Amino acid sequence: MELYIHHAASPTVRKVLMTMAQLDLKPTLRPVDWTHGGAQKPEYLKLNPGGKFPTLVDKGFVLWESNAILVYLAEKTVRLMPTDIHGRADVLRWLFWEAAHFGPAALNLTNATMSRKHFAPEEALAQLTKAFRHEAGLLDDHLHKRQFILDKTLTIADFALASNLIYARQAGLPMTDLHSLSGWLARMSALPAWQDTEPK
Ligand SMILES: N[C@@H](CCC(=O)N[C@@H](CS)C(=O)NCC(=O)O)C(=O)O
Repeated sequence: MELYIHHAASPTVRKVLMTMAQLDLKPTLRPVDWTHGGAQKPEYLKLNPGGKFPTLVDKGFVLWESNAILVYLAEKTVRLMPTDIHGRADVLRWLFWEAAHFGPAALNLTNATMSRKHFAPEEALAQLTKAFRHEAGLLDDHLHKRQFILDKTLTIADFALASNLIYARQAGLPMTDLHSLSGWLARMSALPAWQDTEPK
């Protein structure tokens, strides 16, 4: 399998790298020179018309959107995702929620705090903090007395959600009082799949 990436430090790229590591899949990495417009070159746009990362190519089958890639990998290996209808729906629910709600809330606040380019005035920062606290509170409640998102079983939903918190400490995301969420993040970041994909 080939994985087109621009930067191993990107949350969506890391999401797929961590999942592949957990599945013992070793993709051939195809770095694209993003800073010099590589993502907008016709040959990359042919693979990913949005010019985003990552993109997976598996024997000619091209797939973009990180959560679709996660589902594909889980179904291909029959791991990290239940096969019963309710278990599958449960995982899909968290993947959609991650893409629509948790991911944007966590990454918008992370970008606003960490990057000067995304520097946000105090009022905007307060809004972003409120939005993050809302979504993070929901996740914290869900994780109460659960080990992982589906409780005892680690699934792709855990990797999808946790990838948004890879800079939680550096960005000072307000979540130290959310004990269930913090405990789950500590469990996730102790996994070899997390540690081994840490950007150098
Ligand atoms: N919904 C997409 C988001 C992809 C995305 O926005 N990737 C970012 C990296 S975090 C990217 O490609 N940024 C480079 C750019 O927009 O030029 C997914 O989950 O794959």
